[in-house]
Amino acid sequence: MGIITSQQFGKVGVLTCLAANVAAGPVLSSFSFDAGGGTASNGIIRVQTSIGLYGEILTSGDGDNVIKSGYIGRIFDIDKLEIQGPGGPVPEGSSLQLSAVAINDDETRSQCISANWVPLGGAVDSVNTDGWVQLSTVYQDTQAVVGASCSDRSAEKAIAVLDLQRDNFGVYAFDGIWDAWQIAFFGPANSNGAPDADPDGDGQANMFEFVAGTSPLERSDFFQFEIQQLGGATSRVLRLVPAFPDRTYKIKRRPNLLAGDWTVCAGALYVTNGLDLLVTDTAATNACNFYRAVIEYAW
Ligand SMILES: [Ca+2]
Ligand SMILES: [Ca+2]
Ligand SMILES: [Ca+2]
Repeated sequence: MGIITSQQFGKVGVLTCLAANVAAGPVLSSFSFDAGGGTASNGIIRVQTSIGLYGEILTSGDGDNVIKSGYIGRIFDIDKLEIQGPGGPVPEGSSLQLSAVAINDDETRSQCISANWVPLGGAVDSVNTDGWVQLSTVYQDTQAVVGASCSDRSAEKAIAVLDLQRDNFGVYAFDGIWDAWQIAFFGPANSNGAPDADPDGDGQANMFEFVAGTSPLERSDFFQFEIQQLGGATSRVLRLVPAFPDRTYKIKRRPNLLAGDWTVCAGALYVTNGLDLLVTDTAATNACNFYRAVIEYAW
């Protein structure tokens, strides 16, 4: 008498063969097999045999898989599909492995190695047939959504993706301007967002407007720097606008417009009034001084 047993979970094929051959009449014959630990067939019935390695119900270390022996195949349906992967946010541009796990109606779980994977949106460059996902670079924290189907079940998984590098996205990558700023004003891919472009024609290019904090799309919004007041022989009051708390401003001068070093105005007084920054150079001893403003923006 052949022992029909299941060596591995999910050997539904055993039962399928039986069913196909008993369709004409429910007669189950006895056969002798001698293929312990392997697959044996007499042309009518095919079995997965065991020599006793799996004598009981075994559970894998991670608890995801259960192996039973002593059963004529296993009859189960997939209740639902789950996609397993990282539990927390992952860095932009990284790759990661997902797995599709079938939750079966006999309370076991089995990995769907033939799952069909598809990218569903967000920061996914690709996903291959083994569930390896290549994430895109991003301009802000966002999500990547991946789908899988197995048999007639499907599942989705959203993965949180972290924006770890602020200047690495698409056509705006590595140009010195925060990608999120370029996208906010120009959308995801626009040559008008290049650092040296001046789409609003106010004479200040995008790089300058980004650092200064002005709009690259409004001609009337630009950085202004002027000598507001001559305060006696050695005092000059300079006005900078707009001036923002998250930027630092320095005033430099030199007596010759075309030559010499620009030196920081030591001892200058800085007073903020709304978006105006008034700087008083108290040591303008030269007969003539030329000034420049230096804006620093740590973004
Ligand atoms: Ca980025
Ligand atoms: Ca950029
Ligand atoms: Ca502007």
